Amino acid sequence: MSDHERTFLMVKPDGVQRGLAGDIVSRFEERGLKLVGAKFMQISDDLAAEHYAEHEDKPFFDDLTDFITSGPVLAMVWEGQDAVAQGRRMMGATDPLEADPGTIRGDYGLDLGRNVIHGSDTEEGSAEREIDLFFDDEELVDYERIDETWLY
Ligand code: FUP
Repeated sequence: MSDHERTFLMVKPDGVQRGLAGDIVSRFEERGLKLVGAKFMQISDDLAAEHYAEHEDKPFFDDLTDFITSGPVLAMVWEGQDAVAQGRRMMGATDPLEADPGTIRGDYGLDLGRNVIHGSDTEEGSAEREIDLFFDDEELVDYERIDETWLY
């Protein structure tokens, strides 16, 4: 467990197009995680292929990269206690049919491909890899949230 663990979370093109970005940011803020980096951006084909490299050989790879490059995304880094696992719990299962109501995918997703949000998985090194892929060190901000000293 680490108070200052970081995770990479991204509102996907469907989440941006549907106007869900603000709600998604609010959920993480209200949970008590701290936003340390954010970028509203268009993902290039190269970045998409690198981000989803683990799925390179899967039949859905082309659909996945086409979709993630189909419109702007909101890429973010959030920090806090168990940030990676908290992020995964709040996102819900990959398949929206399996995602519990109350989770982001469970509340907003219907389709396996268009499932609103991406978040780093709990595999060792996965969050660091994604953060490095999307952000330079100087784009991540070091500050204290006013509730941080009593929250942890
Ligand atoms: P997750 O970490 O929950 O986003 O899930 P994965 O890394 O396993 O999958 C990445 C994305 O691929 C998912 F968001 C949806 C998509 N996907 C499919 O389109 N079909 C599949 O069978 C599995 C995943």
